[in-house]
Amino acid sequence: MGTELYQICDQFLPGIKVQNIIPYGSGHINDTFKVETENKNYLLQRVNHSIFKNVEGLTGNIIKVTQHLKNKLYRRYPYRKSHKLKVEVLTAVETNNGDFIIKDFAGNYWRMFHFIENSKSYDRVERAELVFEGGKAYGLFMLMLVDFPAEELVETIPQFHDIQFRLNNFYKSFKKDHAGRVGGAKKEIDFVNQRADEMKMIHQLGIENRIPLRVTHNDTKINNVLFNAQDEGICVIDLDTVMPGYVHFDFGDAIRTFTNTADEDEKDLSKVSMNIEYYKAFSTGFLSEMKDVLNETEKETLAFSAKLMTFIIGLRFLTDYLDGDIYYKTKYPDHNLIRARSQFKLLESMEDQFEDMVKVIRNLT
Ligand code: ADP
Ligand code: GN1
Ligand code: MG
Repeated sequence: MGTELYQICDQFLPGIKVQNIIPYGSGHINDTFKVETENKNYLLQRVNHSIFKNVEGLTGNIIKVTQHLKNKLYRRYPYRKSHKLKVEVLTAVETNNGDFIIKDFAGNYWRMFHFIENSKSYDRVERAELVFEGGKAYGLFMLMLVDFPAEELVETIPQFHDIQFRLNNFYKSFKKDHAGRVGGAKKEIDFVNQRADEMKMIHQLGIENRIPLRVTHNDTKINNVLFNAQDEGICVIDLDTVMPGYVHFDFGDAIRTFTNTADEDEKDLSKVSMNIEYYKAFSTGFLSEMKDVLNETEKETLAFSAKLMTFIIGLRFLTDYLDGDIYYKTKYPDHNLIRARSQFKLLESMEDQFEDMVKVIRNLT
């Protein structure tokens, strides 16, 4: 792998001497490396093409979306100035052939971005100010894409947040019991069955045209936004799943990770809960950008989206556990079950605080 990585870098950076290539980040899907050269650093990624079937289409999405974001931020400078965020846009490196993606002999796909210096991502936060900044960064990201022509985007993972699709996959995996794990996950399976119907609400509102499809990020977890040294949210990254979706997908997934008092895979469930102060902080940041754009139904159901996305991600971890760990990177045999359990505990904490969550959004909109 070592020499191969240097050869890949050479195609993106011909004539530039690469000093170091270091594994980087804690994502569950792609393989990420920091590439150090004398003058500049880069971020090299192997795109997981068993998950993303159309890597060319996905790359096209990223180029179009980042170009749109740059047009807004840099050409319409007053717009940028009106926000105190020192926003950056993810920038892909072009090869000599004008491509933004390379396929190697083994069939792997590689891409490179400019490394955003002096930035950091968090898997968990300790301060409400930072959560507010994350909310503002994701809100601004969605706001800047309100006029992006969604029909130009390839659906990189079809039905990604479609609850019925996720439930059907779960029922199939349960029936097959391919890894012989159903017996050990009875409590979690019951948990899903008790809530399955309630979770179809957003999907139903979409069918009834009461909420619009927007261009959404769809993976707004806490470590997909970069912060600067002052802990200001400066760049939304991980754009693989940018495609049409509902505001609920982005708001909900962000609440799932920004407000959790523990890690996504915490084993000690007594540590897992939703921090309502962080919920308030994220909502304040997000709605400071998006409030005037959302319709009444979107606003009324925004709090619910936190429960929906925590349910969906927990359900996907559980399904992958039943399938024998074929989707997410795992570190130990029951890692996916632990993740599911932890997500379901977080969802219970949201259920306990749901009235307050609704009030927060009402007060802000
Ligand atoms: P994954 O899909 O595996 O989550 P990401 O694109 O989110 O991969 O990248 C993994 C980590 O690498 C991020 O959480 C972040 O810490 C870091 N990262 C990603 N892009 C950049 C960049 N352009 N500059 C600096 N750090 C980055
Ligand atoms: C994956 O790539 P990463 O780690 O940002 C997953 C998300 C899940 C998340 C759970 C393409 O995100 O949907 O919410 O793990 N991405 C994909 O942590 O499936
Ligand atoms: Mg990521």
